[in-house]
Amino acid sequence: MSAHAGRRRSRLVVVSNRLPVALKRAGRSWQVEAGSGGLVSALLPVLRNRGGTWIGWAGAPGPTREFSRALAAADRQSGYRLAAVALDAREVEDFYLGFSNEVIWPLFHDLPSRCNFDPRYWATYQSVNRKYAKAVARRARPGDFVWVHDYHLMNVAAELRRLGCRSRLAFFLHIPFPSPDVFLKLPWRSRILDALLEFDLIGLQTARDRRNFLACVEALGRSARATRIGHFPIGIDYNSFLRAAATPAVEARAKELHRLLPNRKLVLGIDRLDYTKGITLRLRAFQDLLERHPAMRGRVSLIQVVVPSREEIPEYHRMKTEIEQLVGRINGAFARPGGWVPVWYEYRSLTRMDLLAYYRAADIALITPLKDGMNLVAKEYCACSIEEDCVLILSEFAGAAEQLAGGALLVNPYDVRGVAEAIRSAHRMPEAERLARMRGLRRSIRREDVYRWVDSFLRAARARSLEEFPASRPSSPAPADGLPI
Ligand code: GDG
Repeated sequence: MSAHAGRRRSRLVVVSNRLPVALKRAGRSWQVEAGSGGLVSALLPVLRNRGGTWIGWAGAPGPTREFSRALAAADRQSGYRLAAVALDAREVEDFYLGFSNEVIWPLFHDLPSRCNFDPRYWATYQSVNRKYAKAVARRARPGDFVWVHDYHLMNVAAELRRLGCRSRLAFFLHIPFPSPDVFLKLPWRSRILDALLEFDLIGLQTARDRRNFLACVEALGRSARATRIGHFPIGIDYNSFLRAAATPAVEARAKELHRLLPNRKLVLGIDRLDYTKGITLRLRAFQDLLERHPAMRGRVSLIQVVVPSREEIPEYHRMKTEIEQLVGRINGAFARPGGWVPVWYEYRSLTRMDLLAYYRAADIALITPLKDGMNLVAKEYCACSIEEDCVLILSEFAGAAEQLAGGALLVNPYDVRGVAEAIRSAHRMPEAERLARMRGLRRSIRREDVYRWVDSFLRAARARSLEEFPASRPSSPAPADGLPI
């Protein structure tokens, strides 16, 4: 494609709270390392083909001038433009830690009692969203397609329209959308809902989120006629996980784990430190299993990895202490000197290689969030389970449960005894059943990968009429549900 043709095409402008890069100080200058997550790899080909820009905060408070040179160098490498939005320390405090993570995050995960509805947070949320909108308006041309991501930026379309922007605007929410019972507690519920309805397309993770959203539209007496609302369950880069997990280095590391923890089944939990992930209830379930079923002692170990996150918030710090006390109590009660330890606990961020090795080594994945938009760990675990001889235990409140219900053992994370029994069932499951379930899971995760997700979202955004609306393969629930209402 010639550069000229490229200029005439509709470009993609991706907007997210953070830029998909890691910034590191190198003396007085900055070094930019390209991000490597599934979203980045899926959007990269689109950004390269159509040309485009990714707009977001660089991740450190301060003026963008400092890293503009580093970003420009990264542009040349990545094949698309990176544009940094500057946030000062107070904005980070009130917009990011405050409104995004003390209001929207707990509320949308059905935990209103954890919310801090501070009006100051809302004021900063609005002004920071305006800042992002201005950054978009400076770069987007009328024919461009602007794709805004996640709960930090729900006001961006409304701000852009106010600035006279005529580009097509779409939004994808990575976290759940709550039912009216919960959403209506938000003091700024109408303002947020009206702002969301300024987007041309809204993508949610699951059919339940979509139903909740529509119920809130109705409860607040609004109309969603001008907006398409669909559910587009996000996938992973399946093949890249599969390839990486199959390397000899990962295999050797997985074998080493079994050597270190021999003659038992390994149960794996990997979570960011967050109260939505259900880590303490999961530990209680494991404790309940060992208490009530002495035969399980010595035959199973839980590897629980907690990845440091939002440590600056006191609540998260308290949670970490509680987790560590519980681990101590379980190990204190059941460990055998010089032998079996029930819980192998790690508080650190794993290298990708270790993450893959843990996935490969685990006989059972225990993923029990109280609520989760999707949960990619569940999908990555299945993709890396090359031998297919393992079991996924999954919370029914993870978005992934809609897609994976057929193969996973679904549990209610609040039901400690039920989770304990699910571990026991997974432990006793006959090999043929394990293989059949995992094969089915992997097939579905491979088919609905992140490339397909980007594709179905972009096709939904392109469709101008009902007839044009993407008629993709029937296995995908998203497009059929994305019809304009
Ligand atoms: C939000 C929604 C939704 C984890 N530990 C390590 C590590 N990870 C990687 C995993 C996975 C990612 O982090 C976590 O993704 P999740 O989906 O589980 O959760 P959130 O971060 O809360 O993401 C969620 C998602 O958006 C996408 O829409 O599914 O519901 O909350 O990719 O592999 N990576 C490395 N070391 C670790 O220790 N390298």
